[in-house]
Amino acid sequence: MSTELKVIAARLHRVRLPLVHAFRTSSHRKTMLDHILVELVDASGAVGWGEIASPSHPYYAPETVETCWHTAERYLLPAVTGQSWDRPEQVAQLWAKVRGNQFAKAGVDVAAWVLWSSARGVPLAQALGGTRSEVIAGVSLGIEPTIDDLLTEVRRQVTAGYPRVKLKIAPGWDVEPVRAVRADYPDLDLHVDANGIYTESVEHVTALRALDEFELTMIEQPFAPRDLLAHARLQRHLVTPICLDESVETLADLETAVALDSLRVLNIKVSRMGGLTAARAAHDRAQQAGIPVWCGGMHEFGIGRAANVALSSLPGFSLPSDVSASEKYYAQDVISPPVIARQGVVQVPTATGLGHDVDTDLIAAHTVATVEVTA
Ligand code: OSB
Ligand code: MG
Repeated sequence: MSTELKVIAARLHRVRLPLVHAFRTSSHRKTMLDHILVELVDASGAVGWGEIASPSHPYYAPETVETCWHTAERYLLPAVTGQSWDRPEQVAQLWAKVRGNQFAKAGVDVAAWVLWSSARGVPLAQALGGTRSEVIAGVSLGIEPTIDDLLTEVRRQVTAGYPRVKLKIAPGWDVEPVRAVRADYPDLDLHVDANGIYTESVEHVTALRALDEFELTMIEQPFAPRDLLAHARLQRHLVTPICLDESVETLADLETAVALDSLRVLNIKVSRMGGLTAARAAHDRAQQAGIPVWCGGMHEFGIGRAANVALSSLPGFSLPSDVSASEKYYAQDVISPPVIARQGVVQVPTATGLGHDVDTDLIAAHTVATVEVTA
């Protein structure tokens, strides 16, 4: 048996799914998502699927669905097709010249990991070195029209069994909603995520420091991604740990943030780090630095969601991850069975590869564009 894999054809599928519940962050509101599914086909006919989970607007990261499509079609897939490799860690080397574009890279990297683990007959989690058989899921709640709406959402999720709730905050929607949720749930594992919208103005810093009294598990990404010093300055005045998300796109970013004491917790996203290989390396480095990590999400369809579950099975993922059940977002998912959470616990699949069947009929029914690149 040859130990090498060789991708002879690669396809992109732009797939549109409606969201069950509109989601609003500090920057925008959405009701449906277009993600790009990546399909890599090996010379033996084996297939690996990945997902490019970029938002449509460049408000979380610089990429959009269109830039991801362009980068994947023009640079990443041509770099991968026709090349032989024996470990998925080698695939990112094939596009080493391409800077940034982490979401586009992540989708292709995941497809390579899934292809490799199914060809080798091992579950993706095991291929990565995962040690957990189940992972704890938290939910992320958007900005709601009113505090009452937010309390209804929190009640729905806590009743569903999720043990951790994260609230999106923005100036004007911070201390009061957090106070209201805390009053109803004094012991809930609660944290907030600002998606980088605050500045170091007196009003903003006053609001952020006021959050310290609510015993939040963390305050995620209060300031702009590149402003590591602002995070370090705020952390000196807070007991609540600061968690970084958008600030950490590379291992070098993490190294700098650790050196500056800009974070006490790390959100690791497969998409933001450019794939599973890089995400795992960030996990390893954070573990060495004594920084607890959890796996963040980008409202992934089932393929990206299953990759997040596999990553979350690594030993350092000690905090609940944003790997809530498919049904929280989508009435129908692209995998079968969908990702299921029972009392906030998701089982790590033991089947090979992705561990779920990919529903190609459902994908075809929701596809708005496709392209193929061949060797
Ligand atoms: O900051 O974690 C974020 C969604 C879009 C953009 C940014 C973020 C999010 C989420 C998604 O919070 C959480 C999830 O996928 O469950
Ligand atoms: Mg975040």
